[in-house]
Parts: sequence; structure tokens; C-alpha cells
Amino acid sequence: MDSTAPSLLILIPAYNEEQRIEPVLRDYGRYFRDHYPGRCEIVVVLNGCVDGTFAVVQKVALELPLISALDFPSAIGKGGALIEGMRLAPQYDLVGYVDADGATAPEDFHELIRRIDGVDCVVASRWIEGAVLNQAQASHRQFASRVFHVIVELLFWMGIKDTQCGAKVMRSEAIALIHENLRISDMAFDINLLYAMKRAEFRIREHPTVWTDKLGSKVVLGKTSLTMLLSVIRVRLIYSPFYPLLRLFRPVETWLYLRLRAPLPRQRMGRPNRTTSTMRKSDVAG
Ligand SMILES: Nc1nc2c(ncn2[C@@H]2O[C@H](COP(=O)(O)OP(=O)(O)O)[C@@H](O)[C@H]2O)c(=O)[nH]1
Ligand SMILES: [Mg+2]
Repeated sequence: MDSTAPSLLILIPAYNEEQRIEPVLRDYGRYFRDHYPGRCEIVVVLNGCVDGTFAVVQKVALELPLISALDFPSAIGKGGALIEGMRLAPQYDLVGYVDADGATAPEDFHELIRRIDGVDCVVASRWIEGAVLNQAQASHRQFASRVFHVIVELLFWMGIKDTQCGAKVMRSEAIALIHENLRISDMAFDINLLYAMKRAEFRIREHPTVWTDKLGSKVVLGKTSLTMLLSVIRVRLIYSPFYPLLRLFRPVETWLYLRLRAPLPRQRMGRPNRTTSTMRKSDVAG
């Protein structure tokens, strides 16, 4: 192992992924064990799974000890899972995250890591020149995604073509600085993260990626889109002079999230409980 290579943490948020995650974990585990020059660990962050995802992760972790898992019983959402996983950031130089479905291959994720020179965050992009879409998303999903992009551009002017691709890599110092500003628990977490980075003047690079859409998405278009809309408006208000007013609307906001069965945004950094079944490296080794 090259001790001068940056240490790397890869977070994989996973919700009811027993059907999709096993080959992806094996591919990532083997690839990064064999090709990444520095210390690398892969942590799957689960919450409230009602299938056998945890057992699948446990099985693969026995073969590949660089893999472990954190499990939270409450419905903290993809964003909540990543917020919790990012608490481990100070132990590494770089932190990345990627979806559990294998839409981004390990080689392509590694490419993002190589592009971190001179910037603080690299985001995989499906919408810039050089990107390859092996199998595009369904047209209604693409349409919703482009409408969402226009709304995000109008609200935040970040100039990022693809905020939603589930593969990103960041320097851990950058995460440490913005972590307390990460509040969005649902799929709009990425906007929260990127805008917090921009506000803190961290440099973000978009890198064209190879993307393969996978069956079995957890996104329920109408419900997820409304939740994400609510969340991006929330992020916008947090960074506006009107933020104190938001307190008046909090009961309505909470009611809306509950109606949408969406994970609530965090007010202050309260920590959800971890289950006793959390698998740590030592459990795997023992
Ligand atoms: N921990 C956790 N992960 C989630 C949750 N919802 C989605 N994910 C994960 O987020 C990633 C992206 O979800 P996916 O359904 O593939 O979204 P899509 O690619 O945008 O259709 C996958 O790894 C999911 O397992 C959640 O509530 N909690
Ligand atoms: Mg997916």
C-alpha cells in the first residue's frame, strides 16, 4: 500500500437493495482492494430496510474486509444516511458516495477520484460532453429530471449541469466545514451538499461519466419530485434573509413531509440511534 496516496472512504446509501447490491459490492470491493493505491474502506449505510440487505452486506464483507455497514432503524432517508456516514470523514483524506445499483462502475468512480487535483469536489455528470449513457432513464424520468434542473438553476445559479448523479467525491476538510449545514434527508440532499460547498467557496468540478440506468429504482416519481421541490425551496430559504420566517411555517412543512411520507429535514444535528446490529470492522474480523 502506498502511504502517500490519499485515504478514501466510499459511502453507499442503501434501502431495500437485497436484489441489486451484492454484485455491485463485490465489484467495488475487489476493484478498490486491487487497484486503489492507498487505504480504502467502503461503508454501506442502511436504514429501515425490511428485506435482507443487511445480511447480503454482511456476507460480502466476510469475503472483502474493506467493506462494512452502518444501520439506522429510523427512516432517515438517503440524505440522512449520507449525513451520518460523513461523520466518518475526519478519518480519511477523501470521501465519496455512489448508488448501490451499479449505475456507476468502479473504474468510472475511480476516475472521479483522479480528477480531484486542484478542486475540492468532483461530481459525475451525465449531461456534459463526453458522458456516455449506456441505457438512458425512461423518458418521463428524464423529463422530470430536466425540469428539476431548471428549477435548481433558477434558485441557486450553481452552473452545474447534473446535480443528481449519485457519484461524487470530496475532500474531507471540505465536508468537515460544511457538515453542520447538511440538513436535507431526501433525494435533494445533493443540492444541499453542492450549495453548501459553493457558499463556502469550495471548488467543484463536473466530470463526464459513464452511466447505466438500472431497474428497481426507489424513486416514486410524483412523491419524490414533490418532496425534492419542497426540500430545494427549504435550502434556498435557509440561505436567505427570510429564514427566521420559516419557523412560522414549520408545522405546515412538517405536515407536508409527513403526507409525502418523506424523511424530515434536520433542524439541529440530533443523531439518530444506530441499531445494535451495526456491523463494525472488528465484528467482521472476529
Ligand atoms: N439509506 C438509504 N438509502 C436510500 C434511500 N432511498 C434510496 N436510497 C439509496 O439511494 C440510491 C439511489 O436510489 P435509486 O433508487 O437507485 O435512485 P435513482 O437511481 O435516482 O433511480 C440507492 O443506493 C438507494 O438504495 C433511503 O431511504 N435510505
Ligand atoms: Mg439508481
